[in-house]
Amino acid sequence: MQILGNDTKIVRGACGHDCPDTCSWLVEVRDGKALRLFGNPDHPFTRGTLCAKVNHYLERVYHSERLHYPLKRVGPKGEGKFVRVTWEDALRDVAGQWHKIIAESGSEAIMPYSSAGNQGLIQVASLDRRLFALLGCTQLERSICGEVPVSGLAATQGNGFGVDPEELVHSRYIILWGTNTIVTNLHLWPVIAEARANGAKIVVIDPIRTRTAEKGDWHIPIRPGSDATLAMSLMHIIIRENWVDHDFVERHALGYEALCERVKEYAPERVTRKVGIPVEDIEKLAQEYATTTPSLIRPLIGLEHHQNGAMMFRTLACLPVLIGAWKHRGGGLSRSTGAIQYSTLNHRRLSMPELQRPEVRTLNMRDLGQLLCSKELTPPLRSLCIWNVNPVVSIPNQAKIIEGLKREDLFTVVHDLFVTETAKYADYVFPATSQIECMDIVPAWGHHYLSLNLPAIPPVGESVSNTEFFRRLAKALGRTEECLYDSDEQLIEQALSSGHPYLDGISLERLKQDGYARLNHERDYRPFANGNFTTPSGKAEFWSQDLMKMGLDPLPSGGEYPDPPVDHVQLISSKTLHYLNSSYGHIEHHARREGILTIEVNPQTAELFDVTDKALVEVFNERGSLVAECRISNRVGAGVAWMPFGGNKDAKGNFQSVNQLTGEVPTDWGGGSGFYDTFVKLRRQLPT
Ligand SMILES: Nc1nc2c(c(=O)[nH]1)N[C@H]1C(S)=C(S)[C@@H](COP(=O)(O)OP(=O)(O)OC[C@H]3O[C@@H](n4cnc5c(=O)[nH]c(N)nc54)[C@H](O)[C@@H]3O)O[C@H]1N2
Ligand SMILES: Nc1nc2c(c(=O)[nH]1)N[C@H]1C(S)=C(S)[C@@H](COP(=O)(O)OP(=O)(O)OC[C@H]3O[C@@H](n4cnc5c(=O)[nH]c(N)nc54)[C@H](O)[C@@H]3O)O[C@H]1N2
Ligand code: SF4
Ligand SMILES: [Mo]
Repeated sequence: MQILGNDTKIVRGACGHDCPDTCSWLVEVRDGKALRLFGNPDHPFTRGTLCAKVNHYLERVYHSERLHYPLKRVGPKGEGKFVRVTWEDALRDVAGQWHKIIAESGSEAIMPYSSAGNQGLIQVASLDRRLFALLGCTQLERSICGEVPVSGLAATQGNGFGVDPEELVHSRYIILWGTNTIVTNLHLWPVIAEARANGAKIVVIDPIRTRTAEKGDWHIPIRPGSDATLAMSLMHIIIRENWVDHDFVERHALGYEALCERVKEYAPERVTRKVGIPVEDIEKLAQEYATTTPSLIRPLIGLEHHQNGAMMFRTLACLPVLIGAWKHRGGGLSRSTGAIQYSTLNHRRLSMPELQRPEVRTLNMRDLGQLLCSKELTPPLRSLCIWNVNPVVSIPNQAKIIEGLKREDLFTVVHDLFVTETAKYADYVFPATSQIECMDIVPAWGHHYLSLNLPAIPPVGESVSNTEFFRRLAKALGRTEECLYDSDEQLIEQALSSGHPYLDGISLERLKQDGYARLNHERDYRPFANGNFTTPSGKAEFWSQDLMKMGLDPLPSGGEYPDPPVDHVQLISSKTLHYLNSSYGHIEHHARREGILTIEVNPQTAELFDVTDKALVEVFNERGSLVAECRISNRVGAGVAWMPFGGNKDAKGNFQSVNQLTGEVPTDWGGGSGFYDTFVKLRRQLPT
């Protein structure tokens, strides 16, 4: 903290949103009020800038709809009618209801439901995990984001490690593969720009001509879901042309002969229609990728939202092995740094998985709607505790989720900053603090800096942080275990207690002073330059034993993905510039910039459905229907449509989510959700 004149101080913190960048920020505070929040110019990666969302963070903190007190529902579920209640009364009632449910149906009838709405380490998973484990509640498989890529990469590499994003300055050929860097991972762009100034070519593989694709050197509009097929074809060419690094493959890879056999099926002439890319372009991509050193593949999340998501990552990870790209500084594959950050910090100490009873069931968050409506589930779900996630907006099959949340015999508790679309169905809504009101240690999945977030102002109203919420719940439930009452500082000390060499010299004291520290992670880090793959064979596995044991294809392949049914288009619903997932849609500044709900199609699709530019169209399938303004452009290819994911209002001013149209499509492995394997039709909406 720095004291300025006029009783003004500057407090160091970091953004806790679910975003790879974990920006370092400074908050100017006077008399307990935040006057300014701005990027910390010292931070080597985020360099003093925030983003289109968080540049206006104080509007979120001081928003008139911000929750100040606990609320109890008085109207029908979904109507959003609540009255103010005291913390004491509300907690007493919650504890009473839970004791009753546990006595009647067993503790598995209660399910915690959370994600990474706040991804700071102690606010995302600490006291909550301990409490629900001790209660014996149903465990949640939290696999909506990030599990699929890691389990896909692990099949080939043994883990999700990769090139440090800062090392991309050394790359000379960068493929941004299914990631919209300028929108979702803004602070990586200056690194890419530097690589380009050093001579790198930037290739963007994306079915949509995104802002990133526009800024790159070569946009390859691929057919959605077909990336692993393309990667197989690139390997076909690399093997055919003998661009293989035989020495690397012989020493560090398993199953090369089987791979050679498999890629025979993927000659460019055979896949060109499937991937929607001309043969010459596939040939050119293979040649440039394999013969430019160092070359690097950068995927992030986009690819995982397909039913063959894990196979896509597994197959992509074979490419740098085949050409030995890992040997070179800036070569290989760079995805999330989360795998390294989480293995460095002692997050097991925080979440204490040893408290979990092994016999307790685990349910996947993707299936929420089905689970709530299931007649077979024993015991049925009778209560949900929801925080850090807004499932009515973010989870597939919205209609089923709403049907479930409307159940009169379901007791729902929500902890959030606002009465979200989900909170409208709650029996109790508890107010949560914003990031500038709570303390945390914030890891990053887009770089190797670790930040400390200090509270800059006191909690707004009666809001509490997640950790405090769970302390209060534990107390109301009469729990006496000490581990449920650790303070935030104790939790942070526990997180830093791994003894990992990357944390040497990084103490809470140092973080309080500096705000952030770079992990002692090697600058020139080449995780697999000398092998060191952590698969069962210790080699990069073109042929995977683990996949075979799971009953899956042991070899890389294009994976299984659906063809659009006749007269349908495939709907991609990816992230937007002014929203952060489900958040910011109700904040005027952001809503104005995003505008009303749109669907973007190309002229061919418009003709197919007889729809016109700027007209309202109904977008529908067997699950739902939305009215959106049609945009006709060449940003999207034939057979593809794009809609924003987040919180856009329709022309009537109603808040809508594209997840009315998505279904619970499981990924091949990794437990994820094929959000983008959604098919819709359009029809003209007649003016009413
Ligand atoms: N502004 C902003 N930033 C964010 C977020 C946000 O909501 N807004 N959300 C944050 C979160 S939670 C995440 S997970 C990250 C996600 O970061 P990214 O992975 O970069 O983002 P996505 O929008 O999920 O998808 C990226 C791209 O994948 C493309 N895509 C879809 N299907 C395919 C396919 O089959 N093949 C190929 N090659 N490309 C495909 C989409 O068109 C999209 O442009 O962003 C984070 N950052
Ligand atoms: N169609 C479609 N659906 C998608 C995606 C897509 O690309 N397309 N992307 C998927 C992905 S990758 C993700 S990660 C999910 C994201 O989906 P969500 O996790 O639902 O999205 P967020 O808006 O990041 O955060 C959820 C809630 O957490 C609350 N919150 C923030 N901080 C705190 C806090 O400190 N305490 C408490 N109690 N609450 C807090 C916010 O106010 C918000 O209501 O959506 C998934 N859904
Ligand atoms: S949302 Fe992402 S880019 Fe924006 S301030 Fe937070 S960490 Fe930085
Ligand atoms: Mo995500």
